[in-house]
Amino acid sequence: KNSYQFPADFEWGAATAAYQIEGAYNEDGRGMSTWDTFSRLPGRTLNGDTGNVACDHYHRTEQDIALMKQLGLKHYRFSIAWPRILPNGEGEVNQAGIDFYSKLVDDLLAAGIEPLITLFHWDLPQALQDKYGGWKSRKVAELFAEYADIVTKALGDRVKRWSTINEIMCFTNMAHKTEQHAPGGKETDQVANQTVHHAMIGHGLAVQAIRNNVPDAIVGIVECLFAPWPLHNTESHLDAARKAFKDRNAQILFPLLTGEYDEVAYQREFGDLPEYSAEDMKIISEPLDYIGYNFYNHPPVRPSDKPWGFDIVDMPEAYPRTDMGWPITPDAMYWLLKFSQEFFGDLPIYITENGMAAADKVERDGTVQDMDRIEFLRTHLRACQRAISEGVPLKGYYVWSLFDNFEWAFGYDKRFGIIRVEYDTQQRIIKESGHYYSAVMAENAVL
Ligand code: GCO
Repeated sequence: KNSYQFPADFEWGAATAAYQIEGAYNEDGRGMSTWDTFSRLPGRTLNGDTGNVACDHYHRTEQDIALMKQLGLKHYRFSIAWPRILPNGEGEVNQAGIDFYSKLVDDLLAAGIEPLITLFHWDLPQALQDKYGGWKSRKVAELFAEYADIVTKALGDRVKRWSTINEIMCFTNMAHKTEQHAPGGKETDQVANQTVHHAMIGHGLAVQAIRNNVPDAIVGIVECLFAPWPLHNTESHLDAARKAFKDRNAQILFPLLTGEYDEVAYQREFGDLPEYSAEDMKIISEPLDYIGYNFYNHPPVRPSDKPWGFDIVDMPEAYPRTDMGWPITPDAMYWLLKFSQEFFGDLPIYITENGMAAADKVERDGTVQDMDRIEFLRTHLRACQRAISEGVPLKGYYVWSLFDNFEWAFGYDKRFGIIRVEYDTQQRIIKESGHYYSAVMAENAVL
């Protein structure tokens, strides 16, 4: 028996997001999103790339599902484009949008693949940006719940796995303060922090809508948290890492799961607190069935005499990194899983994204020999297996990503797929890592 065996009911999957793969940006009544607008602004994406065509998945779902089936995928996480369902973000529903996702769901189920739907993966209807200022307005949180209501009424008879929002940080702070993401802006801490708060309210209201429409739904949220790890596995370093975990996640993860802002840590790490009420905190912390973590990389910490008790350790220049320049830190994943259980008890955990960008190339024989990605997956899966063997409630793992795709500000330059996409022909090539992952899923073990 393989000593890296996973539990029999472990869920293996792969993930994508609408704007990153669909293309067909102006077809069948889709409205514009903030990402359509942002990617067209000069200098915002590498090479001026946009999601206009992306992987053209919108026109190729059947072929793409056949590929998933060939890999032996049993779970597939994808997102719905809000502007396909509601071109203006509110008001009139675009039936063609509903039909597209409804058929996608039917085809997935027919192929034996269980969908996990993300309702919002950053492509806010541009109309809501223009009319209300996007997430700066609480109104958009309410409209998000209405959209969640519409989608779950249409698909909830067949889809049981739901996630409200993907990575709140990326379309709030990183969009309103540091400008890496749409809509792009330089707001004060207070304003940016208010967008975070509104997104969390939108999440809570959407959870209520989903539960109303789908009584047997499995509902959660997907977060990219800060997952510090102890430089040495000793009590003092562990203690520092726990403090960093708590303080650095005081803005999103802890309020979501505990219903409270730690005001001291918040102010130190993120600046002015948003305006909020006790009622807000109840909505934000609606009980969940799972928490999804997107895991890429995190720095180690060590104890310090600073009042907050930890220092983040800088990685040396020559530390092994992915093509994004991100340090490869599989142990951080193990500690994230351990800390999650320590702080949030037996709340089930999914790794909803994990993977790496690599400088892949197509060999003369037409294959892609991405050994770096295989090693990345192997070491991260070992971290998962180790945590599970110690009793951590990790239930599933979704590799990011099924396909090379539009990597936001990095355009098509960075390739995360286990399937290569040749953008000029839209040809798909299963990479060596795709074959590896396929074997892992079949054997239910790290290989
Ligand atoms: C995210 C998003 C993905 C990214 C991935 C790689 O987690 O940031 O969900 O859309 O493509 O993380 O950067």
